[in-house]
Amino acid sequence: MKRTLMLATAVAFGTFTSLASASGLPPLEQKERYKVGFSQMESNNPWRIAETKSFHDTAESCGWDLIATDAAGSAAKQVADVDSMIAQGIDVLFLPPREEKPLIPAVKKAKAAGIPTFLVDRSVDPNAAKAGEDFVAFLGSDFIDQGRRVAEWTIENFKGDKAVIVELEGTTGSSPANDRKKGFDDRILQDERFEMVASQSGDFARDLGRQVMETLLQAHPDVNVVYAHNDEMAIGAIQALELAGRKPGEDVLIVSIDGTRDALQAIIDGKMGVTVESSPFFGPLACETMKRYAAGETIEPWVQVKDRIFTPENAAKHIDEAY
Ligand code: GZL
Repeated sequence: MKRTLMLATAVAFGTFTSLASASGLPPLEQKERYKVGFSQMESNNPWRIAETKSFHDTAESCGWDLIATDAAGSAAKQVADVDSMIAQGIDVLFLPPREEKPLIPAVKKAKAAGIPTFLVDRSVDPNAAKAGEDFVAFLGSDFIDQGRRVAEWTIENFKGDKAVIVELEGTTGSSPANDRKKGFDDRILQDERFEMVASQSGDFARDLGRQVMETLLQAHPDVNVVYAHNDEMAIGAIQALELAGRKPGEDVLIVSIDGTRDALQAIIDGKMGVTVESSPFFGPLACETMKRYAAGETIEPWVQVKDRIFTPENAAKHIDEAY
């Protein structure tokens, strides 16, 4: 009752401006059903598939009529998919931008169409688009901290005097690849035992990760640490190393990020050392944040997801919840 009275009073004095419009962001009214756009970038690994499922699993309970698209690995197609959703008159957009720059016009176009956008799991170049102005907020992990935590674990657990590191990077131009590289490299190179001899993208994909590892192994047969920006490329690297007669977990240390089932199994099998969690289950958080926004709350620019770390000490305990 109080809110209605306040609203009536404010409208009467013409001073009513919803928090949303005060910040310049498109408002979102509270209602039973929402037409929601979820623009997935690709479905090339278990992480992506788990994320998409999380949105579908959340839709009914959150009152979403969900329009979900898949850009099959093309940022240009993801832009077109967002255009199409805008034309269909969605109420709200959930967008994991494949790369930091190409999706910025789409974010701005959604705002111009009066559609509030929440970036999930990846973000855009902060110099070109801002949370609280161009989009409501970024929902996701601290990728720099993920990389740093992998480096900390590696420094503590690498037993040799000299580490020769090969780094398998995620999708070129994506925020997780940029930040996981920064977080790991800045920390690991503070320990003089570690030398980075090669760093190349495997596009977050298992098979490309395997192919890149095969090539880098030819050039650097003395590699004894592999840092992969995600578990799929780490598993691919393990395949390449075993094909070459190496023994992952014995003569080469594999460290990674995500927390997939295959990675936890590789840790249990002694082939992988560590994986820092990067949860794909964004559906519930997206629903909660959207409802907070519709209720008139000011959303923090970064709705940060906290990540666990999976090691030989706890992998078996968590594998049943993995994807
Ligand atoms: C992280 C996400 C990354 C995962 C990869 O939020 O963007 O993309 O770490 C996925 O497995 O492809």
